[in-house]
Amino acid sequence: MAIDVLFKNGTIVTDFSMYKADVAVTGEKISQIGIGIKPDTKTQVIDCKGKLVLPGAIDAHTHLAMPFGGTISSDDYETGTRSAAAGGTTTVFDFILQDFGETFPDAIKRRDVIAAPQAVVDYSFHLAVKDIENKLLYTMEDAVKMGVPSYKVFMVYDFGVSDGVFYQVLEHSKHIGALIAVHAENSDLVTYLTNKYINEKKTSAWYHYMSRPEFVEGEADERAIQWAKATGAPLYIVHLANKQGMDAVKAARAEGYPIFAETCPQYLNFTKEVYKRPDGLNFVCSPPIKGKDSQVALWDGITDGDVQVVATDHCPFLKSEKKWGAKDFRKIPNGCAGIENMYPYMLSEANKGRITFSKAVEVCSTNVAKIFGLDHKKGAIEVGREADIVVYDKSKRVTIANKDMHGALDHTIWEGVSLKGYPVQTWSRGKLIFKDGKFYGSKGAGKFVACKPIKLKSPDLGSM
Ligand code: DUC
Ligand code: ZN
Ligand code: ZN
Repeated sequence: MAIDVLFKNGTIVTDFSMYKADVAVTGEKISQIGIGIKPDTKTQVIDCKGKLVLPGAIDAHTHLAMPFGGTISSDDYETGTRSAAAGGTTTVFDFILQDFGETFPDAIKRRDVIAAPQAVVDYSFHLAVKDIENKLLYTMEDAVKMGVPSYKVFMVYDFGVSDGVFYQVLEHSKHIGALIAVHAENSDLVTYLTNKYINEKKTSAWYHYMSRPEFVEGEADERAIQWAKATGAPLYIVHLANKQGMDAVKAARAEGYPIFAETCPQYLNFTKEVYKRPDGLNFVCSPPIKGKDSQVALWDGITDGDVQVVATDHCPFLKSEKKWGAKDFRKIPNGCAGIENMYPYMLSEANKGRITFSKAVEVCSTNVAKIFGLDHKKGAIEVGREADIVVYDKSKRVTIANKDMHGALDHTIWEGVSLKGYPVQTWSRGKLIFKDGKFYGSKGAGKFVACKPIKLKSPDLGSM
């Protein structure tokens, strides 16, 4: 078999080991891994001596061009996925918000016509459930057959669902190979606390946090886990940001329930104190960033395996849009950017010694593929998988600056954060798309990837 590209003399990182070997790519796939693989006359050889060779990250949680907070998130499928590529992310899972009255397959088609001509890296979707009336519930199965088996319910926002609907969706998911994800916050408490602070003329970004503090999220996590246990369905908690919820996830997993948790880099690197800063409104997202205890619990969860995924919740809004809420936190569009920063940040934390490189690969790539039914294609440097490959230079030092980012946003909460090590090349299905700060990809080259139906029966992803 001809070798098109050969990554020579690098150290391959898997979710459990690191070893020196060459990686051969034929067409779009990894065709051989071994020591001393000989190139053909036409093979492009990439010298990876002293470098790490990693699977591209899979961002399990993005909101590209999403109508939200009175505007549309500022990265579309082109700028968002270009930014992803520059940070070593080679697949994104974007959220589709179902319209009222819309079938799930129609929602997929509606968004895919927008994503397909724009995407630079591969993409898939999760569906956010708004409406299951009039037999719409039963169209979930058709979406599973189209390769979209993951659904998110919101317990907050005007399109959030009741506990009854949440329970029903969980019950149904078991029979059709779907996985339900949840945005867990207590809606009534958010409403009460928000009104209370506004009435007291407490309107700064700090009161965004104060109206959604730890227990507002923690109680909802506990309730969501309760419904998952009662129905026997697996559950994936998105953007977990608090210790109480972390403890509940840990306990449920210890009892053998298939409960999974995702957290995001903003919860790992910042604390609620950012909301007191003059630029605090730029950090406004929901759930908000919590206190130090929660941050420590989330890192412990990653180390212990109770947090399986780190994803971005990338939902960027321009500075001018964030300023709408300068005098009223309710008017700040919720969301932060991170699509270009997640893998560099997690790998840098590995390089600084907080976690292992294997752990960074596990939570940013391998586990995402396992949980969402993509492990036949993505998520590991393995023969037969697609050649989504990142070359990582451990010695490169980068201080994050928005001017060096590749998305459409005009600011970043990551400005000034120092990283030790950085991805220097990104390859998507055997094609170079990013190298040393320069983008080589093209609009429309990213393809929709269909996921397998999901059957998660235990908390252990290793023994599926
Ligand atoms: N939270 C955010 O901060 N932005 C998008 C959606 C969400 O739930
Ligand atoms: Zn959410
Ligand atoms: Zn989100």
